[in-house]
Amino acid sequence: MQRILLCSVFLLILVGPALADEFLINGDFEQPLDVGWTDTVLSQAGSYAFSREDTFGQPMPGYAAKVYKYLARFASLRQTVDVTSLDLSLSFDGRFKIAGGSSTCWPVASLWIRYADANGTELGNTRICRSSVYSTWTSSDTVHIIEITDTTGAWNNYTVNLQEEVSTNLPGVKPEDVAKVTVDLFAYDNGT
Ligand SMILES: [Ca+2]
Repeated sequence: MQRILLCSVFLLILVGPALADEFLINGDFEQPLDVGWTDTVLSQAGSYAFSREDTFGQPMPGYAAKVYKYLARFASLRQTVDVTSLDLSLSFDGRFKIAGGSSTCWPVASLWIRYADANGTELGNTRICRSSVYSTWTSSDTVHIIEITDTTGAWNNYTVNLQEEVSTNLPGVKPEDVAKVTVDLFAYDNGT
């Protein structure tokens, strides 16, 4: 059984109240991925890939980034920015694809927003997910799972207001403690 997970992002912006305040470097992926982005892999089985292409099927011209992991455990492409408040909107054009899955080997294609304090200690996260039905990830005071409604693998635009997200859905995270925000394209599979 194949277990494929794929998160692709075409344009990812994190902006403050003034639209000119763009926090992310190379959020449109028009430059190589090592500009602004860090890749991390935990591979216990199967393959992984980080790629950048024009356009991975996105209807607008331009480059997009793709993170792929087959079998355990994850491939992650992330960027951390310092923030002075959570009055920020994260907006991106993304597609999330998975294939296969079982109770012992389940994939999730996801984009995480990680919230950390000034020391870099993670306080909680929001996970926008296309999950296998077998996924055991659950929401808690410090984790909010947002399951996307479009399961066709199509490109869609997603927007999250961080202040509203944290104050409404993450009661274990104090908005005033958040000093760093990480955007993480996270391709995960728990099985080998
Ligand atoms: Ca782009």
